[in-house]
Amino acid sequence: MAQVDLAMDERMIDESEIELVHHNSWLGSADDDDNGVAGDRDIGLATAEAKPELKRPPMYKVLLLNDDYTPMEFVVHILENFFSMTREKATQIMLVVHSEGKAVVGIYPRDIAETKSEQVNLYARENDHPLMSSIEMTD
Ligand code: TYC
Repeated sequence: MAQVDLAMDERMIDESEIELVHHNSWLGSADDDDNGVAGDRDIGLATAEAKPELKRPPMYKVLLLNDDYTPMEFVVHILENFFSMTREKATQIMLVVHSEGKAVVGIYPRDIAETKSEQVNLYARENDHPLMSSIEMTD
């Protein structure tokens, strides 16, 4: 049997061995699989495990900015309809923007934050109000 003969050759590297080398961090030795025998997977390769890249994508705040002209009721309408706030929450946040100058009205991945902010700015312009929102990366 040609296949059996090949498997006996301790220098042979098959696909399963390549997998093993990638997933384990070891210094190869004569018997690194601990089976007491210098087996067919012991090829003396030194490998280091790759550092997994697990960083979360950055999130972005959508900020609503105060101005002197947009009616309070219109701002409440925006917060209810673009940011799914109850009327009570929307009123509370609108008053924060009115008194503090700005407030965070939502936190999203960048694409969604950009889209929300653009939709708000466009809708305000279509309704002839100067209301503006912007986005800012979270720290
Ligand atoms: N300052 C506005 C007014 O007095 C109300 C307002 C609140 C405008 C929040 C914009 O983002 C805003 N009519």
